[in-house]
Amino acid sequence: MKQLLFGVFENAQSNDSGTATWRHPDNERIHFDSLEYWVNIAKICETGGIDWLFLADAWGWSEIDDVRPAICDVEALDLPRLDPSIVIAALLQSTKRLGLVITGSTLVEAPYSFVRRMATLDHLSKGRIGWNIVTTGTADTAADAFGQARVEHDERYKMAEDFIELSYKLFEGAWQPDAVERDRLGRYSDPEKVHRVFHEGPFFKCDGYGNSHYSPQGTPVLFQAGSSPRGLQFAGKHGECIFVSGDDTSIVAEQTRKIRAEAVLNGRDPYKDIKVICAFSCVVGDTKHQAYEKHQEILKHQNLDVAAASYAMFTGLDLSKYEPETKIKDLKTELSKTQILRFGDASVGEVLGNWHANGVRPEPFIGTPEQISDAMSYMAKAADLDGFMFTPMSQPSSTIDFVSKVLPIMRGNQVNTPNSKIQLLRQKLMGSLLPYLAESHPGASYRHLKSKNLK
Ligand code: RBF
Repeated sequence: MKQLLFGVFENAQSNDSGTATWRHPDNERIHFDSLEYWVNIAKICETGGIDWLFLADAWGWSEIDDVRPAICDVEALDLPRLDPSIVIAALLQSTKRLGLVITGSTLVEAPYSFVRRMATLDHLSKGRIGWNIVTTGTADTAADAFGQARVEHDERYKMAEDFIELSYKLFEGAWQPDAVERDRLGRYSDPEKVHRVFHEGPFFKCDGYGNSHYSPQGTPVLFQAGSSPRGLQFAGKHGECIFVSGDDTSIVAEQTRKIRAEAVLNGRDPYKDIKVICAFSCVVGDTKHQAYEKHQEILKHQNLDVAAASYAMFTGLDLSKYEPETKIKDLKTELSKTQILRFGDASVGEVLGNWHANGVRPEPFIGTPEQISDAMSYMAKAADLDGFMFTPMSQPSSTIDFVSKVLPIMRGNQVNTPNSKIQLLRQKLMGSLLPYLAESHPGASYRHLKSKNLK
């Protein structure tokens, strides 16, 4: 069995899933605005053998018919949040091996400054940074907040293509990897290896020199999620670690198959160049019954009203207005299509029921450590996965349960796997010899443009 990869999903806000688990007395996530909370989580992940800590992000909020429901404030559904890249920067000193993945929006960020921020983190972390590329959840309210025009779903992916092409020029081409010599007797950097970037895209323009020099990984490891046809195309072309989600193994398997097929269409190796990572959640007990009771106790803290507002946050759709028998796949949105597609053939009533219990999180595995590890191993095999991203219900207790009880079984009782010695994130996740984008990746071609002016 291949060595699976494991990440922990987090989010710099109190509520990440559209449930009310933040109310649970064990859940320390309400202190998401304290450095102590994050240092503790990062240390648990690193010593527990987790490969990366992932920080999700969005800029917008939930609206139903242009009104933000009061329940959003009552349940901290969307706001307030903190800036994930600053949270990650604050964790660099207390971690050594842990990968740190930040969500960055191609809708509202400016590529030129965003690239500098990522390069800075990659330098200071010695190559442990990943970028989760998002066209942005809650895109409409985010666009309004930034004073931008709203952009439709597929157009947002065209924007992402343009954003990422300019980013490759800046990450890979502006400074050659060996441009900085730092030779006190000679020169600081070689002018032949520093290039001016020109970019005239449909959305973004740039004429100038890269602000930061080549970082340990060049381009941070590229994470991506998105199950719409356009999202899958983007993932198959640019993504290295692709995040999928779903309760039904066959739906996840189908997503994985499509992603690997897209990679092949783009001349990439469907296994070496692409790692498919599935969201999962679990409640661990000494017996199945005890785990089940623990889950019921967590569910007691849910709030019925939050489900509809939360689903609307992702899709703009108010499910309470539809007949329960309506098929979810017949509904249309210009926001997250993923949150329709992951439910396959289910009815609106079923999706609302599922959302009330789990929010955006997948249905948890409930049982003893052995039962959970068996279920995960089965799913990894059946859906052809490379790893999992754990979405804790209650922090840090869920992560402690997972890393101390389930992960050791999954790793053959070896927490310190060969991978845990590797420090650069791309080598650890992609199993590559070098920490840079693979030669088959579209971004790698910009590394080899040695002309003085990079177009
Ligand atoms: N928020 C999004 O805006 N887009 C997503 O695709 C997304 N996926 C998620 C997947 C999982 C498994 C979980 C637990 C949360 C997800 N979120 C997503 C919610 C996100 O963390 C955040 O709470 C919201 O974006 C509101 O700020």
